[in-house]
Amino acid sequence: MPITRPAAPVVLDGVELRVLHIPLVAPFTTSFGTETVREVIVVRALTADGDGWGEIVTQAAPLYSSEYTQGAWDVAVRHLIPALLDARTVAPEQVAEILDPFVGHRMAKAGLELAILDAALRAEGRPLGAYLGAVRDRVPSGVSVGIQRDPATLVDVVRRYLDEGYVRIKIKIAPGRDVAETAAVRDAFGVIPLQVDANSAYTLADVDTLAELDRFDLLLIEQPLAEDDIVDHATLARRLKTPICLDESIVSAKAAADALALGAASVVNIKAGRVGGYLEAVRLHDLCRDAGVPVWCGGMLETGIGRAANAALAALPGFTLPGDVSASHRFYARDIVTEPAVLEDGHIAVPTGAGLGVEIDPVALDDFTVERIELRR
Ligand code: SMG
Ligand code: MG
Repeated sequence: MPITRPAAPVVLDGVELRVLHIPLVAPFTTSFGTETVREVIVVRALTADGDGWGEIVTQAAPLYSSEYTQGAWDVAVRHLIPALLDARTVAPEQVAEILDPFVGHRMAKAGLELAILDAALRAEGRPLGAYLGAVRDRVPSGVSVGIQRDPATLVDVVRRYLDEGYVRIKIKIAPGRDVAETAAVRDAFGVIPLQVDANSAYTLADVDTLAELDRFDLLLIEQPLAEDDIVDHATLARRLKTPICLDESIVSAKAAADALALGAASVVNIKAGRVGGYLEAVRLHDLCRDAGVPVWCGGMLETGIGRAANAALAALPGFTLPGDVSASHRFYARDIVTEPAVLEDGHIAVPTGAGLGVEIDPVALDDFTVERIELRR
């Protein structure tokens, strides 16, 4: 359902941005590279009624998408934040409209919108889950496993996560690191819920290799082809038994409607950052639910801020597949919230406190900050 009760506007006095460098507990390797430190922008909305927090989920380099940290920082400082400060009194539902003249930069917009939404909901004492339309108090937790040294190492890593209780495994694949890896995990663990994510690493010329994955009964294959290869994804879908799920390609609810109309996907990964905010994510959820298309909540190695928001989003009724909403310690030894998300019986709890329902650890926040700016009216 659409948001039924809008939030009251906040008076925006200023916005603080910080670039954080947070070490990962282990390197995370995808088809586009290896990360050992998470670089992320934390947003603090300073309002007359108190602070709100958001997260801009870019990476240091434009490898997953065209957005990257310094680009997001620049557009936020020069264009997006001044537009919001000019508006002065801002309801969370107006943020997207105010920022709409600026083309693209959806992750930057999403982080700003979340901070204002958090401030508004905290002021009202309303949890984000209730606001978005959550119908569950906890969400099933899947884990995304990076490319490992070899299939045997991958099996060891997957075993550890299964032992912890994760209810769905996703493994990253890349050309030459696909069939043997998937076979090793299937052989070791039998009929576990398993899916693969290619992060755009293939082309239609690889159709035979991708069709080999059909024999593993995967839940889905995520984003095999490039972001704008919608027609090729539709062609590929006709050649594969494995359902295609789009991630990078789905930059808005409209993009999803188009992709679904063309038969390019039968499952959708919803990431608020990629589509420009949690409100657009709800619209995307509603559209897929009406179309009978299963969705799940993707992850961008979020800190405790985005992780809390993702848990709230993933509790909406159309999220019928486990998402990449994992425990904080899957990535971080130390998070920037006082109570990082934990795995309990294969699930992550939806926070119940006002707004995001998590509190920032100011010492951790300062310790990880490498760049800071505050813009005031
Ligand atoms: O947050 O658990 C997580 C990461 C999930 O694999 C994950 N995300 O394409 O779905 C994806 C990747 C993008 C990560 S690049 C920063
Ligand atoms: Mg993906």
